[in-house]
Amino acid sequence: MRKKTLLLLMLCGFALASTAQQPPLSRCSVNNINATIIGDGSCFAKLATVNSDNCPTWEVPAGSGKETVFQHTLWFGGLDADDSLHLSAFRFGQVGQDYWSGPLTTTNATIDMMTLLKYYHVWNLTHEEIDFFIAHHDEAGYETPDDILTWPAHGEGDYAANLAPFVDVDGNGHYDPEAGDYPDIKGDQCLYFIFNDSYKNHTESGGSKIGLEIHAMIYAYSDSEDEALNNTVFVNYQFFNRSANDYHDVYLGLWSDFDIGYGWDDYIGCDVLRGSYFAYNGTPIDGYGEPESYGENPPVQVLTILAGPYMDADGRDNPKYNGDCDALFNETHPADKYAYNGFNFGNGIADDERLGMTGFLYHNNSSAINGDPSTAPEYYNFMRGIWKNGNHMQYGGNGYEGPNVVGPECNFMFPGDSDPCNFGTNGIAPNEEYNTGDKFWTEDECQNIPNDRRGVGLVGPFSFNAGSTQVIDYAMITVWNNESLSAIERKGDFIDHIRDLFNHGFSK
Ligand SMILES: [Ca+2]
Ligand SMILES: [Ca+2]
Ligand SMILES: [Ca+2]
Ligand SMILES: [Ca+2]
Repeated sequence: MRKKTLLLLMLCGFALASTAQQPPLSRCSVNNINATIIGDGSCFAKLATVNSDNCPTWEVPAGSGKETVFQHTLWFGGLDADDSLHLSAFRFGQVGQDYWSGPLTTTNATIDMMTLLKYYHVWNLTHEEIDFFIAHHDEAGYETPDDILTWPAHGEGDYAANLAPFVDVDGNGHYDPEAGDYPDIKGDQCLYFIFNDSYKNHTESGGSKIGLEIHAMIYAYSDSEDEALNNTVFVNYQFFNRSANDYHDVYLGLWSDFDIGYGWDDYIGCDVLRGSYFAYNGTPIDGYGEPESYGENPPVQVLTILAGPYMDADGRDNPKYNGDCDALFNETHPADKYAYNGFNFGNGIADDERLGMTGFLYHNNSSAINGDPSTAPEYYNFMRGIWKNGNHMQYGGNGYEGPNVVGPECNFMFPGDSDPCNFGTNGIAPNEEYNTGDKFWTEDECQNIPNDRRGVGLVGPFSFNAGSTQVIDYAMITVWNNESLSAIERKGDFIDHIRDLFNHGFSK
C-alpha cells in the first residue's frame, strides 16, 4: 500500500493548508458498516488530517479494521447554451479542490466565508433521537441535541429560504424545534450536509463553475434480520442549479476507488440490468496476510444506482421493460430504452421517469490513455465513455486497444452476462466470439492481472436548467459469502432486495 500511504500524506498537507482545521466529518455506523463521511464534497474519504486508523472510509464489518472502499466521490458536468463545459469533480484532493461546504445565493451562485463556516458541519441524527425528541421535547430537563437545534432548515438573506427538510409540527412554514418541529430524516441514522462547487475556482479539474448546490442525505438502517440492508448505506443527493445557465448534456459520475481489503489484487465489473457496478478480489485469497487484508472469503463491494436524475420530458409514461428487447429500441420513442434499469417507467405517470446507470467505465491508477483523468474535458469525456485519446470505449479487452478489443462502441465495461438486450451497445450484439452466447466480457475472462481498480458509474444525459433541481439515489452494499454461496453468486439477490426496498419506500 505504499502509493496510497504517500497519497494520504499529500492529502493531509493539502487539507491542513487549505482549512487550517479538521474537515467537517461524521460517522455512519448504525449497522455493519462504519463509514466516514466528509461534508465538504470529499464524500466517502480517507483524510489523514484525522488519524486514518480511526477514520475508515468504509470499514466492514464495523470494528474489523478492514475496508472495501478507499475513496468515493462525485463528478458532475454539462454544457451551457454556448456549449461551454462546466464541471466539478473530486478524486483524492491531492491536486486541488472543486467542492466546498455550504449553499449558494439564489441571486448569483456565490457564498461568503462566514456562511461557508456556518455549514462546515455534518449533521448526524438517529431515528431514536428524533423519536425521543418527539416524545419528550416539552418535558423539563430534556436537552435537545445540538444537531436538532441547529438543523439547517433555512438560508438567510440571498440564500434559499428552504434548505434541509423538516416536519413542520406547528404548521407555520418555519423550523421551530422549540415548538416541536424536527428534522425529516431517512433511515435509522442519517447524515446531512450541504456543499457547493462555486466558492472558488476549481483547482482539481480546472472546470468552470456550475453554480451547483448539493444537499446530501446519507442514511442507513440497522436490521440484524436483513443481511443485505444491514450491510448497506444509502445516498440521496439533491442538486440545485443556482446559476443563470441552462445546462444540457449533463452527466454525473459516481467515482470509486474500491479496495477489497488489500488493494492491489482486485477486479471490477458491472451489472447492466441491475444498474450496478462492483469490485471483487481478483484472487481467491485477499492479500498476503496484511492487517487490512480479508484473507479467505473476501466480500464484494457493490454500488447500485436506484434512481438517477429526471429525464427530459417526451410527454410519455415510457413503458416498463418487460424482457422484450425489440420494444426497448423504439425509433419513435428513443427514451424508452432507459427503462432497462431506470425508475418510474410504466407507472401511469408521464415524465416522472428517472435514468438508471447509463454507463460504467473502469480506469487504472496511472497516467495512461485509460488512467486517471486530470482536466475537465478528460473528466467529461470519461463520463460519456470516451478515453483520453478521443476514442469511444470499445467492447472487449481493456476497452481501447489490443487483440481482444472487438467492438462495437460500448458504454459498459465488464458487463459479463448482465446485458441480454445489449443496452450497452445500443442494441447491437458485440462482435466476434462475444456474439456466440457462451463467452462474456469480464476481467476473469480477459485474464487481467489483478490490481488497484477504480471505476465510475455514469448517469446521463439530462438537463439542468437555471433555478431547477435534480436528484440521485444510490446505495453501496457489501456482500458476503454464506455457507453455500460465494459473495459473487449472492450479489444479484442482495442488489435486487435493496432495489426492491427502495422502490417500495422501505415499507417491508
Ligand atoms: Ca414551524
Ligand atoms: Ca483485495
Ligand atoms: Ca412514469
Ligand atoms: Ca417520458
